[in-house]
Amino acid sequence: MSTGALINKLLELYVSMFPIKAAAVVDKDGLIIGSVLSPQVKADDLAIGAVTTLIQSVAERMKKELKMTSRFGTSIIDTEDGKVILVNIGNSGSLTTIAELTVDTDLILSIAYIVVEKLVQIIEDEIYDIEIKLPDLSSKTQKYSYKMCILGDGGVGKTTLLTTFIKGIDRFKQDYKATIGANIMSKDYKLMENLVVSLNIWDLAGQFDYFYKSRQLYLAGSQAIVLVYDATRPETFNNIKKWYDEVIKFVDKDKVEFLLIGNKIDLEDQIKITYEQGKELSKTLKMPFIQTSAKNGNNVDRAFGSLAYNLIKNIK
Ligand code: G3D
Ligand code: MG
Repeated sequence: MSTGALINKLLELYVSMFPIKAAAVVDKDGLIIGSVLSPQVKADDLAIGAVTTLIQSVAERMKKELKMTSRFGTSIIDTEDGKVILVNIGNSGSLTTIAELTVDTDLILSIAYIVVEKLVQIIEDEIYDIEIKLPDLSSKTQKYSYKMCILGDGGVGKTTLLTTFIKGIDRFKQDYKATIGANIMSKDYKLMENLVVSLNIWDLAGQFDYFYKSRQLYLAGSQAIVLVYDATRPETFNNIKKWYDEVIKFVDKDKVEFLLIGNKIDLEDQIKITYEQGKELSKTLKMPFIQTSAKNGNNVDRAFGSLAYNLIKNIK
């Protein structure tokens, strides 16, 4: 197969995977050495004109001014006719992708980099017997892992909240670390069909004094912190600030997702801390708030589910 035919075959496959309007390979002199339009664009004369013009103008710009610094340099430009995604092909030019404005850029890029690896082989290394194959995204589940710590006074219901949450398990492991005085569990939480958030949950076995000794190890690398009080015991509520102050000595509060939980709301006639008080504290500490009952399961899934969602939304 000739270089041009090989490049076009690769681009055909790439274009068929996403709502991509067109993909082209432009060499460092601004020459288009391969291009493929999607079937939808091909069926529409106006779209052909717009997309072709766009590719040519990108090629012109490449020739004149566009010097991306790194070998796999990337730039993304939103235009009227679509999103233009440029990825350097080594030192040989770039892969130009024109996609719908609404596409998931991260997902496209994950495949574009693989296309570029293959283009480097074809163009720079002159290897022609490469496999024209790309990962099948439809069957691939994306999984993101986070470390979560749960904190609060003894007896507020931390362990019970976790056991309730973890029931109906997809995957559940438990591991007691005596040196840190913590139980570590992991739970895969399915947010969407193809999206799993894997939570590695650290639950303090001892109380504050123990935590005080091992807190650095305990908190290191946490992306989520859950603070729990018992709505029937005001001292556990008053201590939330103390837990919070300890935590922010060791984690960057702007990079961590927090959640405040008021637990044991099933004990209706013993509640001393109202919803409004909990809400007020959560506003002061700038974190979401939810009331739960670990005993009857009320809101437990919602609490950890919203935390998983907040973790994932930052990466999109
Ligand atoms: P901790 O891990 O924060 O120390 P635990 O707390 O989970 O061990 O819970 C302490 C006690 O509170 C347990 O009672 C547990 O059953 C109870 N508890 C936890 N959550 C709730 C809740 O939402 N409602 C009620 N009514 N009780 C709860 P025991 O008696 O087993 O020590
Ligand atoms: Mg416990």
